Amino acid sequence: MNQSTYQMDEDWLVFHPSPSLPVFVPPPGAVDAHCHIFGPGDVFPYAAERKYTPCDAPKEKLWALRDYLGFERNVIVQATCHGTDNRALLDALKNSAGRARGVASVQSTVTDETLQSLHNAGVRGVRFNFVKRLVDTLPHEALAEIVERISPFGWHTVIYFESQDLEQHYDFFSSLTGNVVVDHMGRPDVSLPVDGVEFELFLKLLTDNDNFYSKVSCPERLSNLGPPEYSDALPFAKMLIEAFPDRVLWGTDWPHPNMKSHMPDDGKLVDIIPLIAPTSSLQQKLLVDNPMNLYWPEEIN
Ligand code: 0GY
Repeated sequence: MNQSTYQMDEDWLVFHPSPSLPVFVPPPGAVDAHCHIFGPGDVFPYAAERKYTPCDAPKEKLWALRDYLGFERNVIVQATCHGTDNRALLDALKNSAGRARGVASVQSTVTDETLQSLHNAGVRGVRFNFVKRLVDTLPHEALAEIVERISPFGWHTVIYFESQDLEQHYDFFSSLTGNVVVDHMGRPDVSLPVDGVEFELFLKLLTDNDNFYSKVSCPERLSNLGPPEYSDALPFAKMLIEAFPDRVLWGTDWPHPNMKSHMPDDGKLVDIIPLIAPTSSLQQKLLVDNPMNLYWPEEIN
């Protein structure tokens, strides 16, 4: 199949061609715990049910970015444009020399053989997406079934939702067994106060459920003030890191799907890390210890 079959969306913003070299040097063993691979579409076709058609963002570009930014490992999260077809993800994992782990998307009808082969390739979690512009979300019952199916593999669940939908799903989320990782701080409205009722509900979710982790990622998506500081989004990340230092993860979100206002400079995003995790001890937990616990526990001595 030809790449021209996959004309990217007209308003699609391509990832930054030459990010700046970050001033902040991540600690040895740092993990970029949220990034994606797209296609290439002529090898790994985008899903028929996709809500957007991205630019290709192949594994080689991700490895180059990892090295350039000073990271050692990646966690690649299955993006909705590939639906439940995890072939591009598996190809990347198998060609990562053990330096990438994955989060897949599966249907409740997935076989144990498929789960085992995903596990063998390095998948350690499944992602449930509740963002309506991205997917037609499965009913809670089907998702609960998937959680049961992955439990023998010791996988965790990654959930992606927007803050206004948290109340509706709160009891279901709290009922999830195993570890649960929330994408992008539950997408708070950062024009609201960090100590206001909206973010309070998210903090309660993490306080009441000690199996929950949060990615303190995506200031570029949440900020109304924009680059390079994204200063309105940082208090939310800082508060989570202070309150739950052992349950936070950080990721670039490369290649930044569906960014409409601008394309972030990945180097500048890395330079935000010391602003939200100001001590070397917090940085070590955020970038190394916490992601290693979830994705490479066998390497922890
Ligand atoms: C992200 C955010 C987005 C997209 C996806 O799987 C996806 O398509 O996650 C988004 O559009 O907010 O985490 O990459």
